[in-house]
Parts: sequence; structure tokens; C-alpha cells
Amino acid sequence: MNIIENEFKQSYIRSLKITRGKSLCNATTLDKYLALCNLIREYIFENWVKTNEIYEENSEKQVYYFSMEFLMGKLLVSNLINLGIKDICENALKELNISLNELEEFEDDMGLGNGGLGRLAACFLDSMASIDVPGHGIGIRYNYGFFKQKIVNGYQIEHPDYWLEKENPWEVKRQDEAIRVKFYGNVKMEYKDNKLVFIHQDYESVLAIPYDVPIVGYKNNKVNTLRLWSVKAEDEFDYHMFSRGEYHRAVENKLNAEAICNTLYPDDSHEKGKLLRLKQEYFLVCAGVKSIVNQYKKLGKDLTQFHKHIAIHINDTHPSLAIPELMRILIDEEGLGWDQAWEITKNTISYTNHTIMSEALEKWDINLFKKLLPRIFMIIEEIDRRFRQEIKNTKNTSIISDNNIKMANLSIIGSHSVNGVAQLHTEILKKKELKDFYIIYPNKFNNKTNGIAHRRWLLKCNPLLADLISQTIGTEWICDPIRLVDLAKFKKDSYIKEKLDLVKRNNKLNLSKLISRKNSINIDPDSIFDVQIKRIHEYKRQTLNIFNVIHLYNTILENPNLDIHPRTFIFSGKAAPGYFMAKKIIKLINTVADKINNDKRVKDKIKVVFMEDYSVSLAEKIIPACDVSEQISTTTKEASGTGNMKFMMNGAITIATLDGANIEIAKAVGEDNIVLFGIRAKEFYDLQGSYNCLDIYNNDLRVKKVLDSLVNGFLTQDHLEFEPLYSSIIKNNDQYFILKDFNSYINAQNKIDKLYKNKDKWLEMAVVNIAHSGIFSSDNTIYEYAKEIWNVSCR
Ligand code: 26W
Repeated sequence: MNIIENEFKQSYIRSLKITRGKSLCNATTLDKYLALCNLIREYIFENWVKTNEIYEENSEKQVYYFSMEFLMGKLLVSNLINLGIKDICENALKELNISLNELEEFEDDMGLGNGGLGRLAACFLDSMASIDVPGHGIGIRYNYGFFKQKIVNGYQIEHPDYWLEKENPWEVKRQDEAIRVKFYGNVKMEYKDNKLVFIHQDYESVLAIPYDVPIVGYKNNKVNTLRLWSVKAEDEFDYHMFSRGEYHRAVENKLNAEAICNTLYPDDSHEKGKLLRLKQEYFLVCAGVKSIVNQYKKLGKDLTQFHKHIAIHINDTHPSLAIPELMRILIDEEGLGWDQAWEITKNTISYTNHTIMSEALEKWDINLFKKLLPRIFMIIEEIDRRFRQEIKNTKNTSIISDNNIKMANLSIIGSHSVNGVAQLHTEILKKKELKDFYIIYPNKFNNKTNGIAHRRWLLKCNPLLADLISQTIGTEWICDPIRLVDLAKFKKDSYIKEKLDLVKRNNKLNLSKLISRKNSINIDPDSIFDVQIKRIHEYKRQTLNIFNVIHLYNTILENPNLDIHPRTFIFSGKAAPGYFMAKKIIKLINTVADKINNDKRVKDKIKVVFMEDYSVSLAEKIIPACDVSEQISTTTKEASGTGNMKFMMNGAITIATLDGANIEIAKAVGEDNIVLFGIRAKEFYDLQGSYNCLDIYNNDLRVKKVLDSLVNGFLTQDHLEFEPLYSSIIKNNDQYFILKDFNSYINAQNKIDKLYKNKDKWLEMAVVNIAHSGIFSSDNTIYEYAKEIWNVSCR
């Protein structure tokens, strides 16, 4: 142990004593964990203070990324890596017989998000801090994160995720920066000094309390902030009721008010129009925008120049009330005129669209809205009125129609930039979904292909591969991910490929052990690990994957000597609790798994595993061990995907439809280094109206056999269990083109088998994939946002 490690060790023992009141010999895991976090906080806070001083002194433009979701995962080890002290810490703890790994496992995931959109926000925070963008997150501190999933008899059962149980060492509560948020009531208009003023009265209010989480940049001494808002009732309880002995009713108001931050909505498939969700959305933007304005004014800056110093980005439409809220503050509180306020607002706000699935597009019933947010409603009405006056035909573009407020329309009209998240997605927005807007505002539209934090998704989660890369091409790639391309030179180098093979084999062994522990299934680490992990959705087509597995099973039963390389199909993912069909898909996967894994005739040629409770940290364990990455959504439906990027970066070969960012991945690696299948976007649109799935069902015996097995007792005694899946495909004429793409998918899977048999070629492909994954680092994505949308400085 060197001097620095020894110093760290002493500091740690001191931290145990002064922050936990314990000595090492009687410290519990909780003590050891919190003592470590508290010690690391000291290092972080030092830089946090400095960073904020620099931002103020240089009067740098600040970016605020508003999102209802931040899917952060664990912070301990990633903070250590970014501070550059992971090895020091690990060695020092080892001396004390403490395993850093164990403490990492002990930490709860910060699971404040559903899936792609929330994880993207987290990756963006990492990149902003690491490439010197003064950018901060604004979100909600939900008491309960995304639910925990248990699989019981093959069914998904949801349990609450009380992630705050242990106390969160990464946050600082700032009671003194509380903001009052007003709901309900009415708006009185009167003239004051010849000026129309709006007075919100008889409202109900709650307090928004900020909790700041430091976001540590990679070895650059920068620390940005994720500000999460929690709620507090204005009155603890009703004292009159309390003295009358009505203890329950005395706290009813408090409980009602505090429900706002209780839970994250676990649905990313359907917009539900629920009052509580609208309250959450307004709560976030009201507190968020007001605290930005407060800070701005404190620095003595001129409000008419607001947009030159502040950029507000809205992650999908969920925070789009930031538009009328900023208008309200500028007009009602700061006395600006409409036109000036409107220019400032538009120039401040930018918007990212993350889905074209029409059922997920937010709209609010005007009666519900008007009641809850009377002043905000008036402002939206006025924005809409002026828009209609300016634009002739507003059939699809007006904000208010059919008694609904359309949040996407508000977001486009009230911002200066609208971006899609992959090239195809942006083209579909411009040419189809939002084409009427594109005609009106061609210059607002732009593409920003998503990216991933390569430091979490390679450096942290796959240390063996990261070391191999650094030994081969140096460490520049950690700060400059494009440098990964230097690896391409080594694609024919048998020494490197052998090493890569060993790394992958090691990661697969680790995952096998985890699966054996968690699922009691023994899998062969030398089999092909074929992985589909993501939210369970019909459009993501876990069904197509499992249909191929059933087909393969049928084939093996017919031909027990079938010559295929053994394969393990690994699934993980959660279904929205109210999404019936997605839950059926989970049950189907588990039913097929039980059947195949226990059938001796299969002779372990194939195995199926469903890993429960998918999360960021589980993904970090699965992805490094993957050989085949399943990215098989119905074309046009997956806006981008980001899992696809994580897999390629870890040397998996992708089997993919031409959808979302898959197209850009294919371009980056070349068609020899990815396996593509299925119809393309043009064909998808051309087929609408003419496609008849029964033609395929009746003519392709393989398809018929697979589909029939859902309802004929082959998979389960209960003939009704999978009937809904069966008939949803037949009744909706195979809305997601599963049967249409089936043949092409089977061929692609056969191609994978062939390619894998040539191990040398396979490893070459893996090297090429890693080498070309650098452009998908969110560092690059953030450069583009910084330059082209936010107009802020960066490294
Ligand atoms: C209102 C309910 C709701 C909640 C969340 C509807 C829709 C959402 C999100 C927009 C769904 C989402 O996470 N979209 C994903 O965003 C990722 C990041 O851009 C993309 O990579 C995925 O393709 C897209 O599905």
C-alpha cells in the first residue's frame, strides 16, 4: 500500500468514527457504506463549490435539463471513477478487509425512470459534467422509484421500490430554497396603474423542497447539479381537528399534498390523463423555473437577456408547462409585456421528441386542466389564439382542439428547437407525424442521435475490456471516445482477438454464476449468449424472439441431431402494471423457458432465461457478457434505442431491423459486421392497407405451428392462457409485422449461428463494433446539443 492509499485508509476510519459513531470492529455494512460515501462527499463538495464559483464569476450560460425521469442507477463506483480514486479506495478498503464490490451491491439503484428516456437523461448529465458543459438536471424526488419486479409462477408481480430507506448520502436538502406551488383557485383580473394584472386567489398550495445531487465530471474537477424536488404540505396538520380528536382527518390534507412526489408513473406506453400526473408535471416546472429565475435575479442580471444566459431543455412533453410557466413569471411577476415575454420564452426553451407512438402522446382534458391550473390555462389559450391568428390552416397544429390540450403542439410552438433522437426518427417527424409543423417551422427541426455514457457503459461495467482497450490503444478514448476507432487496426491481430475472447468468456462465466444463483438454471458459458433486455412492449417484439425460440425447439424435436452452436436466450424487462399484453409476453417467455429447459430431448442445445427485476445495475452485468444483441422492433417504432449502442460498445454482434439508431450503427460498422433483417420503413408504410397476415399464417407451416402452439395445449394445459396473444396478432392483422418478418428473422438467426462457428471472423466483427462505437458516446451527442441548440460553451 502506498502513502496515498494509507492516507485514504486513515480518512476512512476517521469517517466511520465521526459520521457513524462507530469503530471498524462493530461497523455494519450500512455503516461501512455510509462512511465511505460521506468521505467521498468531502472530495466532491470541494469541487462542487469551486465549479459554482467559476460559473458565477465567468457568468457562463447555464443549461437546465428538465425531465420527469432520471434513471441514474448506482453512484458510488461511478463517482470514484470520475474522481480518479477508485483503485486507491479499493486497495485501502482491502487492507481493512472490506470489499468495495460488496458495498456497491449494497447501494440502492436510483431508479427514478421507466426506460430509455430516463436513462438518456442520466447519460446526458454524466457527459455534460465531463465535457465542461454547465448543465444541470431538474427532476422529481419520488419516494418510490420504478417498481421492483418479482416473477411468481411465470407472472410479473410488482413491489414498491423504497429506495430512500437507508438515507441517500448523495443528496443535500435545501429547505431554505423552498418554492410555493399553487393549484386550483381562480384568477381575478384588475387594472393597476393602467395595466391589466392577474391575481391568483383561493388557491391550494404546497411547498417544493429541493434536494441537490452533485454530478461529478470525469477527472476534470467539475461538479454539476441534479436538483430533485420533493413536496411538503404548507401545514403539518389541522390543529383544530387535532384538538377535537379527529387525528386521521387532521393529517388528511398533508397526506394528500404529499402524494405528489410519492411515485413515479410506471407507464411508458399510454398517456393516461390522470390528475396526479398533471400535478406532478406542473409541480416540477413551477419549482424548477422559479428557482432558476430566483438564482438569475440574485446575480443581478437583466431579465430581458434571460435567454442569453439560460437554456431550458424539455425531455419529451412531460415538462412542457415550463413554457406557460415562464410566460406567467415574466408577465405576472416581472411585469414584461406579452411579446417580449414570448420572445424570451421561445428562445430559452428547446424540446426533444422521444416517440411517435400516438397512444403515448400527451393531451389533457381542458376542464380538468382549467380547474387545476387556471392561470396557466389562460396563458395556453392565449398562445393558441395568437397562433391561430398567425397561421391559416391549423387543423393539426393548434394547441387546443376537441376539448384537449395537446402538449406536443404546445412544445413545438413555444420552443426554438425541436429534435428527434435518430436520423430515421427525425425524418419521420418531418415528413409524417409533424409534417404540418415542419412546413410552418422548417428551421426548428433538427436531429440529435442519442448516445450513451461510455464511461459507465464500458469503463465501469466492463473493466476487463476497458483494460484491454487501454493496453492496446492507450487511454485517450476515455475522454475522447472517437479514439476507439484506433482499435480497428487490430481487427486481424490474433493476439488481441484471443484476449478479447478471454475477456468475453470471463464475463460470460460471471453472468452464468449470477443466473445459477438467481434462476437456479445452469447455463453453458460456451453457448452463444443471445440477449434481449428492455421494457416489454409489443412494438419491441420480444414475441418475435420467443417465436423463433419455439420454432427452434420444434426443429430440434423433429431433428434431434440438428447442428447448431448451443445458445442461451436471455430476457429481462418490466411490463407496465396495466399493460395486459406485455404481462402475457412475460408469462409466455417463462412458460417456454420452463418447457425447454426441462426437456431432455433438447440436450442443452438451447436454454431460455428470464432474469427478474431489470435495472441499470443488472444491465451493467448482462451487457458485457452478451454475444448477440437483439434489436428487433417493428421498423419506424423505436425512436432510437440506446441499449443497441451499449451492446456494440461491449463487443456484441447486433441482429437488427432497420429502425431507430440501428440504421446508424449499421452504417458505422458496415453491413458485414451486423446482421440485418425485416422490412424497411418504406415497405412498412406501403404495406398499410394491403397486408394480410393470414396469407402467411396459412402458407408458412412453421408460422402456423408456432402460433397454434399458443392455444393447442402444447406449451401449457391452459388453452386460454395465451389466447389473447394469439388473437391480438390475428385480429389486429399482425399490427407489429411479426409474421411478416418471421422468415427473414429465422434466416438472420441462422446466419448468426454460421458466423459464430467461425470464431476468428466473429471476433473480428466484435473488434470492428467496439472500434466504431465511439460516435455513440453521449459526449458527442452533448457536443451537438451544446453547439447547435443551447449555444453554450464546452471543452
Ligand atoms: C406519458 C407516458 C409516457 C412516458 C414515457 C410516454 C412515453 C414515454 C417515453 C417517451 C418513452 C421512452 O422512453 N422513449 C424512448 O426514448 C429513448 C431515448 O430517446 C429512445 O431511445 C427510445 O427509442 C424511445 O422509445
